[in-house]
Amino acid sequence: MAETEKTPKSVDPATLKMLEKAAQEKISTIFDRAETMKPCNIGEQGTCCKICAQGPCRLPLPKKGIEGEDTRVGLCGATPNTIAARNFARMVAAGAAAHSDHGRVVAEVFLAAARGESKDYTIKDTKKLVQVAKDFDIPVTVKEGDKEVPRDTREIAVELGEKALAEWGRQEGEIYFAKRAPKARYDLWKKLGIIPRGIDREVVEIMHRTHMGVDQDYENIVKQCSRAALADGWAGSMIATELQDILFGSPVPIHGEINLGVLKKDTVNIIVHGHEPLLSEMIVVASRDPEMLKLAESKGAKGITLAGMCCTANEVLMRHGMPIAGNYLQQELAIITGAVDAMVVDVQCIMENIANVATCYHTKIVTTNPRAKMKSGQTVHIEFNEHHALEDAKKIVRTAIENFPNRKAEILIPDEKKMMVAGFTFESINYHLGGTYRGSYVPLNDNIINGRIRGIAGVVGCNNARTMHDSAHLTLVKELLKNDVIVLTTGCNAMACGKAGLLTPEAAKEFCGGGLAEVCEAVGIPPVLHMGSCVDNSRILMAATAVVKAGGLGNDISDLPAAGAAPEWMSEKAISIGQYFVASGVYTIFGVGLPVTGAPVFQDYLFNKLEGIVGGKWDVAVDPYEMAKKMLAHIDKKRKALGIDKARERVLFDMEARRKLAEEEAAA
Ligand code: MSK
Repeated sequence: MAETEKTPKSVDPATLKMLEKAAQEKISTIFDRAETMKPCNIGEQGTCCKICAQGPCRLPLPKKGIEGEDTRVGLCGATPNTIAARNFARMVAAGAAAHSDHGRVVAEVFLAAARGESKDYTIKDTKKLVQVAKDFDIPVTVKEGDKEVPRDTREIAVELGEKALAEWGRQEGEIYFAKRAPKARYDLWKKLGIIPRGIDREVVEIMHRTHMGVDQDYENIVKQCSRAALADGWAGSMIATELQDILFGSPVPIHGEINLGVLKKDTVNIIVHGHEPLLSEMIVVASRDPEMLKLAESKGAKGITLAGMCCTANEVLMRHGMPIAGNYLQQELAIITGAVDAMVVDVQCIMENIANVATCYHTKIVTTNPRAKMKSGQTVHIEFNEHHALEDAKKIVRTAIENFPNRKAEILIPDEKKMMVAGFTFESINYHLGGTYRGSYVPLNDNIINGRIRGIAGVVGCNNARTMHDSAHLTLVKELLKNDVIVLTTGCNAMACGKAGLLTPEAAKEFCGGGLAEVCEAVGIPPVLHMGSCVDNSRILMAATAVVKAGGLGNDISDLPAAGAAPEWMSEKAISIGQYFVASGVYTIFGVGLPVTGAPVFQDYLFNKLEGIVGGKWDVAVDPYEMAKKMLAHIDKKRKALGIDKARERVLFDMEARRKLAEEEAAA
C-alpha cells in the first residue's frame, strides 16, 4: 500500500513530508519500527516482575478477566498489585532522578558562578535571587548602624547555591520549597508524612523498597512514590527552574518560530537537543560570535542558524526567542532534511537511532555530557565543562561550521513554520493579568468565578510513536479551549501547539469559546500559555499556588477547577510529573495507557482511592475527546463544590454576589 493510503503517522505536514523522504531514501525511523515491533502485552499491563533472577515472573490478566479470588503470584509470592506498584515506583524514581540530576548540575554551576569560579556564567536576575533566597531562609539585608541595608548580592548567591545543593544530600527535615505550597496542602503533606527529606534520599529509598523482598504493601509503596515525586516537582525541578532563571534571566513573553521550516539551506544549521540549558545558553553566545560568523562565511555559508529540539528548544526559545526545529518525534527527521551540520545533544529524550540516521548524511552528532555518550555512528564527544563553557561551545560550533562543506545528500527543508509567543512564567502571568502596579492573579480568579473561564488545564508531556504524532495533543487542547478552559503547557505538547498556531493571541478568536476568547483578547495573551520545558512544570505548580493564594477558589490546589493531562506521554519523567501533580491535589489524566491494568486493585487505588487521601488522582483515556470530557467533568465537579457552577454568565461577581450564590446552592 502506498504511504499516502495508510493512516497518516502525524498531523503535522512537515513531519509527513520528511517521512516520505525517509521512505524514498530507505531510512528507518521510529515511525517504521513502531509498526513492525509490537509492545509486550505483559509489560504493558505492568505485571512483569524482573527484579530478581528467579524471574522474570509474568502475571498477565487472564483473557476472561478475574473470576473470584485473584490467585496470581510470582515465584516469591508477589501479587500483581505488589509487582505493578514496584514497577510504577521505579518509573517515578527514574523520572525524579533525571529531573533532579539536571537540577543538581544547575545548582553546582550556580554555586561556581556565585563564587566567581565560572567566568562565563553570571547572576542575571537579582530580583529573583532575593525572592528565592527568602524561601531558603537566607537573610537578604544586613544591619548597618541602625539601618537594614540590602546584603551583598554575591554573598546571598553563594549561600543560596550552598543551601540549594544541600537539598540533594539532606537526610532529615523537609525540603525548603514545601512551604511554597498553599498552607492547607503543606499541612496535609505533613499529616500524611510525605514531605520529602532530601532529593537523593527519596529516590534511593524507592530503589531499596522495590528490591526483591522489601515493601510488599502497594499503598505504602505509593506513599514513597509521592515523597520522591514531590522531591522532584517541589525541589529538584523547581530548584532547576529557579536557579536557571537567576543565572540566565527569567523569561518574559517573546516571539519565536517553530517547525522544520526554520532550518535554512544556505546557512550552517546547528540543532541543540536535550534538556540542560547550561550548554545551549553558551552555544547561543558562541553562534553569535563574530569570529564564528566569519568562519561560517569563509566556508560559503550565509550565517549560522541555531535551532532547538525537545526541551532544550523550549529553554532557548523562552529566553532568547531562538527557533524550534521540532518536538521529540522529529529528531530523526531533522537530520533527514540533509541540512543539519551538527546535532548537539546532552541528556534525555535522545534516540540512539539519530547516530545511525546521521551516517546516511553528513550530520555530526556531538555528545557533550559525560553521563550520555553514544557508541554508534559518526558521533564526536566534545565534553562541556562549566569552567571553560564558552570555549567548549565555540569548539562545538566550529565543528558544525567545518562540516558545512561536507553536505552530500539532496536537501529538502519543508516550508512549514509558524510564529508563536512563549515565555510565560507564574510571575509574568501575574504581570499580564494585573499590570505592573497591581500584578495579581485576582483578575484570573474573577474570570473563573464569573464563568468566562471554566477552568485551568495543564497539558504537557511527550510524543509517543504508538500514537499519531501530535494528534491527541491538539485534539485535547482544542476541545478544552472550545469549552473555555485556559491551557498551560510545557514540553513537547507546547511544541505541538506552537506548530498548530495555538500559541498566538489570534488563536483565541479562532479556537476558544466566547468567554475565554473575551478574556484573552482583553489581556492580549494566547489561550495556551507556553511555560517552558519539562522541569518547568514546577512553574505550573507555582501558578496553581498563586491562584489559590489570590482567593475565592478554595484553600488548596485540590479545590481548584483544574486538571492535568499528558496525552502522548512516553518517558519515565512523565510518571514522576504525574505523581507529583496527583500528590499536589490535581486530577491527572494520561493518554496511551498506564502500565497498571494487570493489577486491578492497585489501579483502583491510583484511579479512585488516592483522591480521598491526597485530593488528586490518576486516570487514563486513550481517546482525546474522552479525555477532554473527563477533565471537564472534573472541572465542573470542582466548580460545583466551590458554589460557582451557576455563575457561567457574563457578569463580574463581587464578594456579595458570590456569597449569595453559595447560599442559594446550600438552600437547593
Ligand atoms: S522533551 S520528556 S519527550 S516532553 Fe522534555 Fe518531550 Fe517528553 Fe522528552
